[in-house]
Amino acid sequence: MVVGKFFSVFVLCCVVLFNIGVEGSHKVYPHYQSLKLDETSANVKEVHRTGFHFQPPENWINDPNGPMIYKGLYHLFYQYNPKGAVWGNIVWAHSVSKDLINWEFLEPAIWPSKPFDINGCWSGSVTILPGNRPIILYTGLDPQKRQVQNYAIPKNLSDPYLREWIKPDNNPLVVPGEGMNATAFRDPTTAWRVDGHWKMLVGTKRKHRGMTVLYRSRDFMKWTKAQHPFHSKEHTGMWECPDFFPVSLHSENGLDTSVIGENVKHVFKVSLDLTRYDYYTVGTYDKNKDRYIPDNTSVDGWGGLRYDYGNFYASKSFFDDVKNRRILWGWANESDTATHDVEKGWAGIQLIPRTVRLDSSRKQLVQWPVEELETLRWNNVELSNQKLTKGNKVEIKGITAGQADVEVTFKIPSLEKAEPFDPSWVNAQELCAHKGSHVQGGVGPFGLLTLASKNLEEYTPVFFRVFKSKDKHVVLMCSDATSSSLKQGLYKPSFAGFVDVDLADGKLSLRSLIDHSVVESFGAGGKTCISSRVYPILAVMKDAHLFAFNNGSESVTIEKLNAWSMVKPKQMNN
Ligand code: DQQ
Repeated sequence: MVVGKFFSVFVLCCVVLFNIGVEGSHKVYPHYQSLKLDETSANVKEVHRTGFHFQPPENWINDPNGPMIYKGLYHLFYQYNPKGAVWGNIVWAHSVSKDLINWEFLEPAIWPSKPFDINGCWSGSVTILPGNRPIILYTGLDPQKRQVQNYAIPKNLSDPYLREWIKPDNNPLVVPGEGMNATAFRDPTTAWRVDGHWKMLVGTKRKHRGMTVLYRSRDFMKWTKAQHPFHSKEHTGMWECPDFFPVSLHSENGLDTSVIGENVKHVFKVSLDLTRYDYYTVGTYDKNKDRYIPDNTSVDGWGGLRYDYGNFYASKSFFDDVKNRRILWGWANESDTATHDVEKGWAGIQLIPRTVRLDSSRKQLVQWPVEELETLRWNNVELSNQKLTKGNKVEIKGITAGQADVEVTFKIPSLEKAEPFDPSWVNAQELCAHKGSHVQGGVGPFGLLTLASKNLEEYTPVFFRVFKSKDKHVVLMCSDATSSSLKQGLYKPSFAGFVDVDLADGKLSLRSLIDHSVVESFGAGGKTCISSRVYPILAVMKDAHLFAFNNGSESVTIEKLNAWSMVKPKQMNN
């Protein structure tokens, strides 16, 4: 606990003082604001461009905004700089898709044009009003740079593409009230409806206390602030992009945002500006007091559960009423925006949309890439009952290892040799930094070496290590960028999370989506997820390799491994 606290303070200092590994998304780089792909030097590095992740052809993107399904089309809006590969000039870019895989790039839905958003159209959400009428709530920056909450509606509801949006003149709907911090008041949620009242949340802070305030409305136009914060937590700083939704206790299906009742729990997520990670708790929504009470099954704050223990921020979920699932989108920034990456002419990707549901333990969520992704798999390589003794490494040949989908189940015959777990090891990332894939263990490290060069000068290992604590086993999952690139000066974190999994059957599964500069991994069926951005210089294109490995003294067996090359979607915003 003490170590945890110390670590939090340490991270806070590093983040604030040195901005280590954290990109201040609101920083402006004037020089690059109008930099275009063809104006850049010889440094355009197409080798790091993703094959099947969501990207526009060029320029900067950040937060996914208000995804939705409307008349059979998925709509993704996102923060986008039409003029360059760094944050700035932000508009709501707009793409549509029939399958969440192929995307058509449309004109931006909204951009600064009226006094209530003349200095910026920042993040927000979509709510579907009765009669299937979508409405956008978003944060505008007014002439005084105050953050205010606005709305926009489609011009023509019979157009499934919803190409044009109107920003009526009765905006803004909500302005920061007396005593509120007008420069920290943003990112309205999807609204939900209880007993004839709409409710929505806006992220803010009071001094260092992060919080969300709730607003109520009967008609969606006149909003009244609730007296008490919906939820808050001391020392957590600004709460960006809050998300709040119900999850079913008894079914794997997703739920409409307004569902309340005995058979649901609620999930509350915030994007903590100070750490740039998305944290969530599972809890209860008190609809009478309009308050959220997290269950005490996990930490509420910095040491808490994350959607993803790697590069994943400002996420947003929506209910897909066609397939009855809740889909989560997250943004992965480049690791090194200010220097290396602007030269590419693009920055930022959206991670693969994931279905999200409550785990049977009811303590956490489980995420899995949407099933549509599997349509991109082509040649399949399979391996079964392959024993990996200490130091073994098996190459998975026959696929495009730089653009691949890999699913593997490891079988651990015995946990006897598991290393002792020191209870002071509360920080998974620190632990992974000390006990990397090359550090021999008892049970593990074992897993995959992704984006590896032939002779392993470069590799991004995704692996497990099992420890034995007093009364249970502790499973650590790492996605370690330390050796990912020979290029100097990159941010190469040892991202890691613990996996709350029962090892009674001796099995641990891992799925990794490998896509040139991103490795997106799902441990134990999606209980722990980690996304890394990496920039190899040798392990690129046909020179990227994939291996399975074991560096533990206990042998493990690959019970089954399936790997596929991934084809590119036919259309990716081009
Ligand atoms: N990005 C948006 C803000 C939000 C932040 C601006 C999160 O609305 O708080 O681009 O990345």
